Amino acid sequence: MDKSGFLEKVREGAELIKMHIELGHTIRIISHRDADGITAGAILAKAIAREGGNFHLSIVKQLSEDLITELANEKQKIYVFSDLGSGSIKLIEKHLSDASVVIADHHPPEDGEIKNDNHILVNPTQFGADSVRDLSGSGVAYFVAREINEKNRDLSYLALVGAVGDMQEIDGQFHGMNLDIIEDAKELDLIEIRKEIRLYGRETRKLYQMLAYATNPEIPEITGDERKAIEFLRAKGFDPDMYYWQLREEEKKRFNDLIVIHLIKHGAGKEVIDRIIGDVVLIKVYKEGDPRHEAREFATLLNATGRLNAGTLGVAICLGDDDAFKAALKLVDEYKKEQIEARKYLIQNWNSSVIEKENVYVFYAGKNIKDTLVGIAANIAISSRLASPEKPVIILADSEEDESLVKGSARTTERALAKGYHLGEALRKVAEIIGGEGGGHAIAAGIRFPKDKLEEFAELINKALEEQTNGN
Ligand SMILES: [Mn+2]
Repeated sequence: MDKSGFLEKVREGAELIKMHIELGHTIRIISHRDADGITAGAILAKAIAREGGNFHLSIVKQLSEDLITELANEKQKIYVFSDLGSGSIKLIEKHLSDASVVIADHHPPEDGEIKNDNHILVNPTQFGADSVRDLSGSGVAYFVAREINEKNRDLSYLALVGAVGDMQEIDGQFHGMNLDIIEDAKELDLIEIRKEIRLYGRETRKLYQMLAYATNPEIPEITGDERKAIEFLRAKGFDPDMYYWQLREEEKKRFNDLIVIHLIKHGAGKEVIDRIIGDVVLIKVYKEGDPRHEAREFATLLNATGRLNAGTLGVAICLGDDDAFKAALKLVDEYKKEQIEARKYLIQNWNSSVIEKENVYVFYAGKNIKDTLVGIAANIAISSRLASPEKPVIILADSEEDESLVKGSARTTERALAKGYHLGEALRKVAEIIGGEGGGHAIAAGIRFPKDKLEEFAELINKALEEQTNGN
């Protein structure tokens, strides 16, 4: 990639932000609500605060025209979009034409080029970078922050947490400009990169949990079975209750080899083997055994705050706030309990309440499942085999915001998609008929509509899905 071209854009963006700081303007930051966006927002916020500037930060799920209009009504002098915005260049131009704008993002721009002189796109994909492996949104924010002030090099580890959150090292190693960030972080002795087993839970899962809950990859004959995991570990001379971080160096090696050999024995492909041992980022700012000590666990916690609409809590964690950290752990814990409750309700009431049609299952949970959990509930219905994987599942619950509405999520499997289903399209269509809002991806989608249309809904969605299969 053309690194110097990118860094030139970074400089333009940083200069514009600095100018507005000097003018005393509030820097309005809008960042994405995943770990990458949260770390990006934290990096920018910290950099601005260090210059003595004011900022106002929002963590959002996505950038809609409604949101951009709302932002425009704030009449700020400068807006910084981070880890998003590249897909909304035209909308931003339309509504924020009088303001300065910096879009610091790594997603490939979709809708044309910036024409406004006061709008700057800082995006590595325009200089030949691959958005999924060469640099994340937090990485872009980091380079902007570093350009604002060299001091901000100490935020490099946060950029790496974001990169890991975006799975930039999915093949087992870092690439592109992520390597420059690693260099900065190492120079300041903030991180260590180790070649270790890349199973989740290095810091906070006991060895047997690490294996029993492993999903990426699954450990054949062990994942999903705690007892088997314990037996397996004992047979090989490991204490199942220990944590990976507690193992001595040679024990770590032996553990790594054990898993690799087990996977090979069970016919795992070369790709799986190649990436099971790879780059693991350890953050020296935190102690071993703390989820913030390992980048993937740190990122997972931040992702959870985002999904629970507490993204600014995630930002506070990034800025080193220990109370925020404790509050987030509590939040995640409660969320897990709610998931367990939702699962229980679903299993106990599935047979009596589900409406099964030729092309869909519809399950209305009322207030028994929280409207924030309907997507997870739909996945549970499939994974626990309440529903056939051949047929889409829709779980509906009463909206917590508006008594008169229900909120629903639809989920299905690749296998069902082969029949021609597109859940997002189907929900959008039905929502238009019954006066709601719906849409999303082929495999996962959502809808909101008036509660009094519940009865019609099952029939309509079945018909909409039916038509999709006929179209094939
Ligand atoms: Mn990202």
